[in-house]
Amino acid sequence: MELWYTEEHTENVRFSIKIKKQLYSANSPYQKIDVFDSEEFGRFFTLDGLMMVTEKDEFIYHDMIVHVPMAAKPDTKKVLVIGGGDGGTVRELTRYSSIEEIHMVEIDKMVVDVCREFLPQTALKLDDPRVSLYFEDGLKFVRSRQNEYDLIIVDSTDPFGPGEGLFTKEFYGNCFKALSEEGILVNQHESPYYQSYANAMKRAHKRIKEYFPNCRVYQAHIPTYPSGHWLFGFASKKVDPILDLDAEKWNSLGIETKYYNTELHKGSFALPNYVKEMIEYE
Ligand code: AAT
Repeated sequence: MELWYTEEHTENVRFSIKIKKQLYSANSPYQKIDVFDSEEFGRFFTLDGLMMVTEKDEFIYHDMIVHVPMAAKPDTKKVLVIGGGDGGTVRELTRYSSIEEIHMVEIDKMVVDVCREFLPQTALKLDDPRVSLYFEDGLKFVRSRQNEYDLIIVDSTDPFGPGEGLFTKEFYGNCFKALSEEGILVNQHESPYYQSYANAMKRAHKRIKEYFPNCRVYQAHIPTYPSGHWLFGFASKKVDPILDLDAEKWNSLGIETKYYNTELHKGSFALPNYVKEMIEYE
């Protein structure tokens, strides 16, 4: 019998991947965690039935969520990652020898444990000596932080369930406070394509704009996320992601990437007209 994983991208659209084997399934106190193995995408894990990471396309998401802000502000020393229990974001951050400290706040310890066991490709740098793990709600964690981080990366689930608080005004205001004078906030910013994701995206963008003077949106193609067209939010107190990009400097670091490069960095901020309209006129 053939086994297929199916995600409903809308009420009228489904996305399926043929499964070789289901490797794990359990309910944590927060969500249902499943791990599958497939021919096309390798191993992948889902939370409450929604795709989080596949071995084959995770490089796109993790390159873009990390290297864009790092190239815009190469003197970043202290980083906060919220969510990101698979470890992919931390893995990319640890490639910068200039980063001194990484705090990762993941609400669900079971995600980290499961990824350490089944997805070593993303989890392998969670034991780097610069990394401290906190198993808490990111919304609460940032409340007490002030002027502490150069970069906050919100590597969260979509705004349903435990991830909901990470799309609120309160959260973005506290991130602003937790950032240093030249701090940057990057978040996974949903998709502009299907209505329900686009609504979440517009709402998030509007809220971030209430606190941060510079707000931009950039894009990537992520085959296993709904519609494949995914956005990231770049918000900062001072740094401009294009004007402040020192391509020569980033290239001199010798960090080898499969997706990101400094040309693509600039190009990723060039948005389709329908997306520009959504974020400028909302
Ligand atoms: N690196 C890509 C993987 C993710 S997973 C997002 C993580 O955010 C999950 O492990 C989840 O447990 C964690 N999370 C959710 N809510 C909170 C919270 N309030 N505080 C801390 N961590 C939280 C991102 C996938 C993006 C999917 C896009 N469709």
